[in-house]
Amino acid sequence: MLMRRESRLVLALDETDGDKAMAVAEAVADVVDAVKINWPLVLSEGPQMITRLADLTDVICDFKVADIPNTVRLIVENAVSRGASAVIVHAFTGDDSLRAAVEASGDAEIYAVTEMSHPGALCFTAKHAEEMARMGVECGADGFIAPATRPDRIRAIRAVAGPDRKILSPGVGAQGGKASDAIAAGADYAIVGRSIYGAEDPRGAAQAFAEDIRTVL
Ligand code: OMP
Repeated sequence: MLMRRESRLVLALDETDGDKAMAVAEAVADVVDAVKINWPLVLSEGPQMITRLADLTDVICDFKVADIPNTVRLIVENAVSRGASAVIVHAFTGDDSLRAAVEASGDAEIYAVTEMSHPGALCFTAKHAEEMARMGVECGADGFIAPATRPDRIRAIRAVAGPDRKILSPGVGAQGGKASDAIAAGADYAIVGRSIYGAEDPRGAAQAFAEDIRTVL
């Protein structure tokens, strides 16, 4: 099942209060193409948040799964059965774990992390990002996570991934990246968290990011 492809904006909903999280999601549901949730919200409000949010929009479960194939399969199956449209897994665990994720995903999509967006990513993931993307293509991953904080690295991952895989790019706003730069460098979607859910007017903030992205589409 393919995610919507209109604003090219994904909300990272790391708000830990369930009521506030739902209010933000409802306020921006028609502005963003999907909502991404991570451990902060799931640990504080439970995995039923996946299903509640999936009633509103496509939900990407950013569990950055990094484990042996059997555990990867169990996590991906569980997330998809609760309504996830996509699951984010780490690529560094290798081809068997990534294949297990792809096989367990059914109609949902699997995005593999190549190079992370924070400075510490330069210690390890950045050095192997192209290799991981190449492996991801071979294993049938639907796309990759590449850093908006370093648009030149999005270009490098796009060169390996080819035109058919999608690239989701976090690191916009609070981490210093610019949504339009990420899209211009080859990302399909920009992921924005704190600068939307932490804003006084989340809907207005999301609209401003969508407007910035429109300038390069
Ligand atoms: P903000 O920095 O608040 O916009 O949030 C960014 C979101 O993207 C968070 O949910 C991060 O966990 C996630 N993320 C990164 O920031 N960097 C990465 O390299 C990968 C991810 C991710 O996989 O989504």
